[in-house]
Amino acid sequence: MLLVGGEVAPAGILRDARTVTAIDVSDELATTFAADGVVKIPGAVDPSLITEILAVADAELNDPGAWVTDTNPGATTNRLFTTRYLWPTNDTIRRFALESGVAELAGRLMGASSARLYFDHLLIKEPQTANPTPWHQDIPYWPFLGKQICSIWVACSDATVDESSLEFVRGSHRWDAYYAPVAFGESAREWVDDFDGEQCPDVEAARDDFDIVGFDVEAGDAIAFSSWIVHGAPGNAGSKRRVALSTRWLGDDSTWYPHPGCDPTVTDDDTTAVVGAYPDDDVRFPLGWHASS
Ligand SMILES: O=C(O)CCC(=O)C(=O)O
Repeated sequence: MLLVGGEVAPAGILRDARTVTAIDVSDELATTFAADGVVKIPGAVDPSLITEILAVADAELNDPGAWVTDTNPGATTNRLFTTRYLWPTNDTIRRFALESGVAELAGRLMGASSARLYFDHLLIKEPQTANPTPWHQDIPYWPFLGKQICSIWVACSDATVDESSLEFVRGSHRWDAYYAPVAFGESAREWVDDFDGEQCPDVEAARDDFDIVGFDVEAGDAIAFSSWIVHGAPGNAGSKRRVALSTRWLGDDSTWYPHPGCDPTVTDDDTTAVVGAYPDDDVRFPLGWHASS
């Protein structure tokens, strides 16, 4: 039995699929996740898998796929690059998402009986990247509603909050807010601008007004967070590339909700999911974990 949570979080949640054992997310960790909307799981990912993901990052930077944001193509500094929805075509990302244990971690933290994959998101900030990750909530970008929707963000390089790691407004997932998405780069502007709604507060301009919690991370650490929590990150003030892989998970209360201004990666035309219903589309949103499995 592998224990994850609080003081006892060990290395190696993620390992060879043939040796997967049960993950017991402690009550304490799940309680903190419910209250704060975010928890860090140190040493969550096996280093060999991190090495594989870094190789994927190199390949994607050299030959970007379809769903890319890139502020400075080809540059080795000052470049914010993200790509998503790699799992259908990339074996490493598919294994990471569906066989490593991240799905179970997401499901158990959310208190759900299952976790379906929405998409994977590889986020790269080259040294001296000026573009921050703007403060935002994830849920308004996505064609879903539901409280049991979260991300497992895995650091693939060391990162400090001062230089490039993530920060969160603790408890903001309970604000009952649904803020307009903000473009990470110009390529997203064409779709987020279709959203009509309240802007996210300018957390950066009034940091003292918010309960901000940030996490320094080492490669292999995971940060799990609610899709409703307000979060952001600086650019990259460091001298090394910062790489992270986020996977997005749908729990039991998720419903399909395509709307203006949401991510066009998967649309109504691409799925058998029915508006207002749980998205039991095994092709687009594969089941990563079920409590009975
Ligand atoms: O890695 C980052 O800078 C942003 C990550 C993020 O916002 C997310 O995974 O939702």
